[in-house]
Amino acid sequence: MKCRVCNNSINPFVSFGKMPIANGFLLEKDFKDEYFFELATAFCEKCFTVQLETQPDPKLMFHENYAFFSKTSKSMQLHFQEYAEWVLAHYLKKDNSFVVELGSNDGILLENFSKIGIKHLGVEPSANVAGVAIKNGVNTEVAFFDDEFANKIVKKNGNADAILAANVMCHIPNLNEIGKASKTLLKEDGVLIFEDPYLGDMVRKVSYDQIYDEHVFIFSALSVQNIFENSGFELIDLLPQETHGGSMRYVLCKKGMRKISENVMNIIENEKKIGLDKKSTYEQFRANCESSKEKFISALKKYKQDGKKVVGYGATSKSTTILNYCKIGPDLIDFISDTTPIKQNKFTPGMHIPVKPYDEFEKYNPEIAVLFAWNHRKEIESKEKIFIESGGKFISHIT
Ligand code: JHZ
Ligand code: ZN
Repeated sequence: MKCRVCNNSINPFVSFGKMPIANGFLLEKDFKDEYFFELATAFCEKCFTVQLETQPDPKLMFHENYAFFSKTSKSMQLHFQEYAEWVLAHYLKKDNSFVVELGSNDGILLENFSKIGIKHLGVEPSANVAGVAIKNGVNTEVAFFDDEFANKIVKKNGNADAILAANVMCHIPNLNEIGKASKTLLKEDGVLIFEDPYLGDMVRKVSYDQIYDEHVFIFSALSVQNIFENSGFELIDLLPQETHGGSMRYVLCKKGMRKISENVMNIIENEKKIGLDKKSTYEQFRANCESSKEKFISALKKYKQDGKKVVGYGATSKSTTILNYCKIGPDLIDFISDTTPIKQNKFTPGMHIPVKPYDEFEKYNPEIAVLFAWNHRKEIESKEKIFIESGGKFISHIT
């Protein structure tokens, strides 16, 4: 295969086997037509990107029945409020700025700008989540972002001061197009700011569940620098984030337009130290995934043998990788509870574990809850004091 960024020849370093669409929660009648592809990840030794070998057609993943609504987490709402305030304080003028967000979902970030009257536009391909944003007064267009669309925005609204994204950039296969479109859309001193799950955290925690169809890339500073250099951008700041199990916020601008923070050099130095630029790191990661899988399966089997009531907590996209890679089905996990209505009373992709509303978790009195939403551990543990105090245990594949 060829690297999506630099066209170098690359080979997968790990395969998780046949995978369904991560957010493709489905009804029993649709089991027979379920779509599967091979989930394998490769590393490019030239531009240091970690990327999927094949990604399903985006239209299979992002559509009018998209199952992930950003506002399902309270702590994420707070995070996005802080993200907006930080952008405003550092890069915008309150009375005369234009902000565009790529993949704005239900408006969780942009509503913070719309509330205080800042000119904004969300570009979101999934019509159902976009509908929620529009209802809340967030200007949103249902579209995939590309250079043609960027030109349309400029014609109608002028150039933007900031393009923002959160947990979106790593979903887009053709980043050279995004670079080109961002160049078209931004003012000369405009900034491109995005955050995504961070490769350094994924390698360290062996959180291989960050790898699924939607995440075509798992970024590092090294790779982001190379990817956007192609379109004339440079990295000017990096800010590690706690969200989604460890993320990084990347700040870029057109080359030479702004001062570069020393965070950039420091974090890139650290990435070299931990070997994010070396193939051997990813070979070790594959071995770590295999032992994580063994350990996780045997823990679940043991609970079952001991007659424990085991459920899952949070039918995350990430859980699709864990369940299908480890081949964990309803024989080991009775059901998964989730607060998202569109996922409830359906089955998980591939392994077909029932997904139930949250109150079923409370009624069932499980002894073990597999925390598939482990990235929201703090929020969930503080909500589930009764479960924990009465002897319930949260487990996860992340140790
Ligand atoms: P959560 C999604 O990943 C998909 P997922 C996407 N590809 C991405 O990159 C990240 O988000 C940002 C439920 N829940 O946030 C709600 C409860 O039931 O880990 C969600 O279905 N009770 C865009 O899906 C799921 O768990 C709760 O108390 O891996 C959490 O999904 C809480 C807090 C959540 O993202
Ligand atoms: Zn490459």
